[in-house]
Amino acid sequence: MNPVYDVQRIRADFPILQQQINGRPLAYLDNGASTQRPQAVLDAVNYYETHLHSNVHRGVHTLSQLATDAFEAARERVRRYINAASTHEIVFVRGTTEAINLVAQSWGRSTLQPGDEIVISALEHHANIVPWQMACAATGAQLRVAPIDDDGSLNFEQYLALLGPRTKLVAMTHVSNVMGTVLPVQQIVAAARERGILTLLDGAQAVAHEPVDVRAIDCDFYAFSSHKLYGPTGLGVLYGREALLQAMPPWQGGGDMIRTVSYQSSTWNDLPYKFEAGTPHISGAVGLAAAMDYLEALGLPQVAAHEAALLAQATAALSDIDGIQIQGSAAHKGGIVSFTLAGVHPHDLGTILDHEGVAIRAGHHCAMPLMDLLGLPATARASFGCYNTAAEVDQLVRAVVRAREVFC
Ligand code: 7TS
Repeated sequence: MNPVYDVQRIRADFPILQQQINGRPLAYLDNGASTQRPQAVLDAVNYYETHLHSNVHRGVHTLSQLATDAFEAARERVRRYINAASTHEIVFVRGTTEAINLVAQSWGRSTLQPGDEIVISALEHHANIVPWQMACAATGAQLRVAPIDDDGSLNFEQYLALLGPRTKLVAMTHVSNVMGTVLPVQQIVAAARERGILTLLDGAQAVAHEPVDVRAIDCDFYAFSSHKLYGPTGLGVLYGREALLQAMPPWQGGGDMIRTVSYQSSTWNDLPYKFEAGTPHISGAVGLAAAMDYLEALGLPQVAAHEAALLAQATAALSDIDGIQIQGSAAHKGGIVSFTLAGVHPHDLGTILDHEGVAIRAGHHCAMPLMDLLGLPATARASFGCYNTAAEVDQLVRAVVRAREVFC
């Protein structure tokens, strides 16, 4: 493990990790579902709520200006975090799910024609499947699915073979929430771009685990959630290339997104406000900015190396247990390990682990088509964050061994 990476000091920043669950020290290994918040995020939100809160973009009074300044400073923080060219390209939404729905409803419905095609991968979360199905149903476009190999990596040749004259968009996950695969996003985007095809990446499982540079990746859209990046729930970000967002119609109407309104018609506000109807999650944006400060101070490459070490440790130790099968062994994986134990339903496994203080996710992980492909109803999944330790991986492995003794 990286000697300069002081995980005990990092853990001390997270009040929620200090407690016992079911009489055991908590091993929180469900970071793929949601991460915990450091004190710096809680403090930033608390300071906002106790000193700055008002509505944004409308009042002439001091608090309204302070709240607007805090909200717009958060937007600039997000821009810098993903290296977008302009804050006009940073749209605050409720989460990854809403970001993808925005593109599907706005760009999709206004652009897609019968027979057009959208290419996704076999690894997608429902959030990157269902919005496209809805857009396809409304427009007559079709969904195409790029297959994966047995190890959970994208079959790149078959992906290329799917790109044709009718392909209008490639929408893929950056990191699989089930198999942990890190997709070769730069190559995926380059291949689409050469053919004049737009790209959307679902970065929900990526942004808190490796540096993300949307200009280096060169994608057209990038979506992620604050709550998987040590920030508050109820907030997410859609990055979109400015010229594209400019050309897209709004998808929700109301306050803030308009310039003028009469009973006959309305005109739209500038970017990014055109896509932010209604009062936004102001304190959430402030918290997300603090989370980005926190993560960058730790160093994203250092966090990535730490999580890679935990993944290697968990993979080796779980593989040694009779009856364990790990789903996903791609060469490039994030800190996510999905597994099954022969003869034990993943939900039962999750319950036993919970009794041992180990929090994991068990289920279909909102990826039912992928589960069908794997021929499994569910898996157990441990997913790592910046504060997890080698001792917690040991605790997980001991609890799995105990479960095997109980059930097998
Ligand atoms: N995309 C991916 C790849 C995800 O992992 C998730 C959430 C989403 C989209 C949706 O994010 P939301 O914040 O809009 O809900 N994934 C999980 C998970 O793996 N377990 O719980 C939520």
